[in-house]
Amino acid sequence: MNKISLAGPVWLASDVHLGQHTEGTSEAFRDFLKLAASEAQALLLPGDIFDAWIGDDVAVVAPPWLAQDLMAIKACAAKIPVWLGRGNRDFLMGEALAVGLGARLLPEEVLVTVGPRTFLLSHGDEYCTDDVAYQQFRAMVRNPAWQSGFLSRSIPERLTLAAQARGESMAANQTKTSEIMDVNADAVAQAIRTAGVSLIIHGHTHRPGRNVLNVDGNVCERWVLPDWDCDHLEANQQPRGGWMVIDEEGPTLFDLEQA
Ligand code: LP5
Ligand code: MN
Repeated sequence: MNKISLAGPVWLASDVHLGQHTEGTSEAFRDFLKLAASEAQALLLPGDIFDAWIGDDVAVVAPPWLAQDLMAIKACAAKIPVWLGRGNRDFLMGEALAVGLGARLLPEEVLVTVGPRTFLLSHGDEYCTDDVAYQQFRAMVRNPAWQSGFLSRSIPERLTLAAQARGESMAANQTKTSEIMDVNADAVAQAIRTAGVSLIIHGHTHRPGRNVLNVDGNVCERWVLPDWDCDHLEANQQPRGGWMVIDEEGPTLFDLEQA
């Protein structure tokens, strides 16, 4: 398995879901990047920073909303190492984007060592094995032949397909139970076993927090990163988002309001 060794503190954030109509989230994320650049030794972004990434060529002449987010990531990457992971919405991010930003791409699953601790890091969607329809969709869009077919379409065509896929996904999610959309305990246990770790960190499920589990008699921890949304809120919802800091003491989650 791929390995990265970093000096702490390391900051992590995922599921920011930046898009054309996320001005509030984008502003909060840009503030976060400035803070990370001054306080972290490295930044790991394991997936779904973008609401939908249709190919690295969109960054060549980026629309203004995207240009400002890309510039903010690039400014952060000029100060500290930034690692970009691919999620289920931005799995088409490629080497060209990473190079343009001065960042590096994270492998799908990676062992990260920070000080005395090694953990398994991924986006997390691969552990949602009860969601059979999603795993079928995932297998299709991760297929290199499908990807080159998709990338050969024009940008407007790709934008239309991505919007259609987001619409269908949101409709499909209304029909699924919350258990189906969470990680499968056996899939997590197997990932922990294979990696030989007792700590796993991922995003995707939008259920931030620390979960304790027992794998083959060993006490393990699964930490989930929060999703962000400062724009599309119901009347009783507060803007949300946050990140994780890993230092000598281990992982700690922070809310946006602590920025
Ligand atoms: O993303 P979210 O949180 O809504 O739900 C995810 C799973 N859904 C997805 C689909 C993405 O949101 C789609 C956006 C991808 C943008 C990339 C752009 C380039 C690709 C364009 C593709 C044509 O990941 C959802 C999970 C949920 O997490 C929780 O784990 O349940 O899974 C699904 O919704 C899968 C559905 O059940 C079945 C597939 C619906 C999409 C169908 C695509 C049709 C494409 C039309 C054009 C060919
Ligand atoms: Mn996701």
